[in-house]
Amino acid sequence: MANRRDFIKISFTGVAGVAATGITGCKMFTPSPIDPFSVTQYSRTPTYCEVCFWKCAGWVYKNQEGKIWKIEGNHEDMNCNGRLCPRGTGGVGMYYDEDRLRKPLIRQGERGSQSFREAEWDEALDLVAGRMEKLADEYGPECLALFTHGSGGTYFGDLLRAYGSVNIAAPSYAQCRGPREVAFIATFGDGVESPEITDIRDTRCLVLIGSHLGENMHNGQVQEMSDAIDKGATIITVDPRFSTVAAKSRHWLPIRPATDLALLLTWINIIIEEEWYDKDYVERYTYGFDNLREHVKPYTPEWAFGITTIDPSVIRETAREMAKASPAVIVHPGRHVTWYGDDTQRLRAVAILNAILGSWGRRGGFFRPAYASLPRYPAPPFPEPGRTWREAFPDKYRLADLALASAICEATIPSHDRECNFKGWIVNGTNLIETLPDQRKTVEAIQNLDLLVVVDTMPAAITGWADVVFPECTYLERYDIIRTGPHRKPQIALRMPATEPLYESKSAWWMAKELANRLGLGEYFAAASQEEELDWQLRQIGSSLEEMKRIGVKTYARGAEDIYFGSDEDVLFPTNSGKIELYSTAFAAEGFDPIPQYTPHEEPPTGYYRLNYGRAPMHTFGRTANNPNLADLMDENAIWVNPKVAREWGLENNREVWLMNQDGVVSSFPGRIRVTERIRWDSVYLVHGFGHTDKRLTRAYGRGVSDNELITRVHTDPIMGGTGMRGNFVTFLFKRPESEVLS
Ligand SMILES: Nc1nc2c(c(=O)[nH]1)N[C@H]1C(S)=C(S)[C@@H](COP(=O)(O)OP(=O)(O)OC[C@H]3O[C@@H](n4cnc5c(=O)[nH]c(N)nc54)[C@H](O)[C@@H]3O)O[C@H]1N2
Ligand SMILES: Nc1nc2c(c(=O)[nH]1)N[C@H]1C(S)=C(S)[C@@H](COP(=O)(O)OP(=O)(O)OC[C@H]3O[C@@H](n4cnc5c(=O)[nH]c(N)nc54)[C@H](O)[C@@H]3O)O[C@H]1N2
Ligand code: SF4
Ligand SMILES: [Mo]
Repeated sequence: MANRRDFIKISFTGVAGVAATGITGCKMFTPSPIDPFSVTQYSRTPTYCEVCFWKCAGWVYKNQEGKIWKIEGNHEDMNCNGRLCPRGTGGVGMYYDEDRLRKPLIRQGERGSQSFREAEWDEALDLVAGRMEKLADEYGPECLALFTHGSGGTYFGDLLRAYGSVNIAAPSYAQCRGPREVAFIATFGDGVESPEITDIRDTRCLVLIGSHLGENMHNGQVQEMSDAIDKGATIITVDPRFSTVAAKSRHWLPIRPATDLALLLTWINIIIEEEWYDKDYVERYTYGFDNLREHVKPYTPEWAFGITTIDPSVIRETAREMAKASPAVIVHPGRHVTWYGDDTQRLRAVAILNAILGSWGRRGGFFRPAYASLPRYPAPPFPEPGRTWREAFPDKYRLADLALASAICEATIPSHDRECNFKGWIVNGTNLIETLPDQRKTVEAIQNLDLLVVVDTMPAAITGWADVVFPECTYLERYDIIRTGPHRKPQIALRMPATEPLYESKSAWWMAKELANRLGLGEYFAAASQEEELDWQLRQIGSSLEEMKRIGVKTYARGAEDIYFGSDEDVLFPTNSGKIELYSTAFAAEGFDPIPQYTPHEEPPTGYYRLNYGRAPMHTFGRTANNPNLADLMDENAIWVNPKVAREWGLENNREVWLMNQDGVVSSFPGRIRVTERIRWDSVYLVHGFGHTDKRLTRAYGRGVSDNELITRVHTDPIMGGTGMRGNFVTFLFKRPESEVLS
């Protein structure tokens, strides 16, 4: 029997197919052979998890009655290494949740009045297709936008493109990782990707700036961090809160919120002044070093102390730690980075720091990713769109490389300086009410729509505003696109149904195809079944649906490029200068600071505290709050307050209070106080994803406080339009006031 570590040469046709679709000239890794005596074929079915966007691959097992029983990680999978996180294991609860959407719903009363009637699929699809046709006739197809997060987005995206619109936005860009992608692209020519290309496994020093790994449960990353700690790596955590990982760190820097850029510029200054930077690397690969050296001179540790409250000796010592570990050091860019509106510049400072430490392209720093990519099932080319969302913002956000969900929302509200507005939204797997900051703006935009279709598995807040709701089946009941994300080697994973969909729920593929047929766009969804489509795609890269059903995950060897830069390799970086840009020519050309400058931010007024928020390891945003398994582990969030604040206000543990923000907006529900030294006295902390307002969520309704309700002030990043959400301040109310500021 072939050893799975053996390489086999693939046939000529296989190589050609693979090369044409992105894995250039590679050999194939044979997957582990199935042992016919231990696992009956198809007694377990492969999937990849949809509880968060790390997309770990696993196996779904059924019990003797044929009912879904448990999910385990797939050992071949590089995202999870055979182990799922608590949320992934609890994913079974998404299938069994009795509050799931069961049938298509059509709105009867006013928008947002939650008055729906159940409908048959034909009626709901006819209605939506008819409205889409009308919208295209009256305003042009570009006036329809898609908001999406999650796997089915590809199918609705194809539908939209075929229809004539490219306005496809994911809040996971402008509300999440957009600034870091723009900053890293400006510096290195490439982004940080998802899963991140951080080589944590082999790092000797990991710097986490508000990146709360361990609570932010991105599986493979957390596993690698724990391995690195076992191997003696130094962890430096910069966080105003004593996070779980702060407890595992050699240094915890409890920074004053909103001042990280001061610390970063000071670290850069020290590393240059002390000549601790990687001289060969800087000389060979970077552009603008002399400008940088001059620019950061004023940023001394003593200056930074007054701003950040971090002791100068700690700033020096931590800079030294990074330099000692260089190039096996990672200043982690974080992921949800839309904080204060100068986020792209903060992330530029992170990128520059990594560059002078020589960590990009080096073992223990950032590796060069490899991907598999599959061709689209044969279909005609998409039509050229007449307009895009960018035309609504002619001189703004030009460095954004993807569509901005918040900008599309804004351009839906009529204004006289705009020629055209969005008139229709399809919203797939994203709960915009709890996801876009400034809820009133989101609701105002929705009130101006001619059509709002929401595709979801659960009755989320956004479904309450829909004209038509399409119930999607859960990830355990459907096929989806083949997972192809970047990693150390190209890898693909299959999701297939473990069982028939419950109720009348359907997959995104089916919905998109049915709508396409009704709109005369059937040729874009020509495959008779999703199996046929996937099998055709898989055959183009030397696999098949039958093979993937057996193995779930398949790994290919890398192409010609090594995972790290060679010791004397000349690298051409895809930037304007072909070098790593310490001085950004792209920013200079757009009129932005080519090297970041420190900008101060507003402090909370007396009696108010900065609203800080983050993740809990057993929940993903609001999507798991009603999951029976995960609600069992944590059923509401707490309001973290420092003992000093608790004394001033007479707050004790479990006391119920409402939060009111600087604009007089009060939380819909009260939350319970948790008194803890783990949060600074100038902030309060909440786990995002609670305080649900939809009564149909029987476990989650009214439990805890929604951070998003209180985020009414947004600091928009002028460079790429990210929505800074951490400039909001809250105070405590012991009674809920009956006042007109409440909506
Ligand atoms: N206030 C505040 N706002 C935030 C954040 C925050 O921390 N605080 N975080 C930001 C970040 S980092 C991100 S990435 C975004 C994420 O925000 P979203 O993209 O909105 O993510 P979720 O909250 O998980 O909402 C997903 C919706 O998808 C539904 N869903 C789950 N599974 C499926 C499925 O298989 N099919 C379909 N069709 N629907 C499904 C869920 O029921 C839920 O309604 O939010 C951003 N906004
Ligand atoms: N369990 C779980 N894991 C998840 C998710 C989930 O919903 N649940 N969501 C995933 C997604 S899409 C994302 S984007 C990531 C987000 O995860 P991260 O990128 O790690 O998180 P953030 O939400 O930006 O950061 C939260 C941390 O920032 C700290 N912080 C707040 N203000 C400041 C400040 O001014 N300076 C500094 N240095 N720190 C500050 C907070 O105290 C908190 O510890 O998590 C991912 N992983
Ligand atoms: S990290 Fe957890 S929730 Fe996210 S995909 Fe992996 S197992 Fe699922
Ligand atoms: Mo995110």
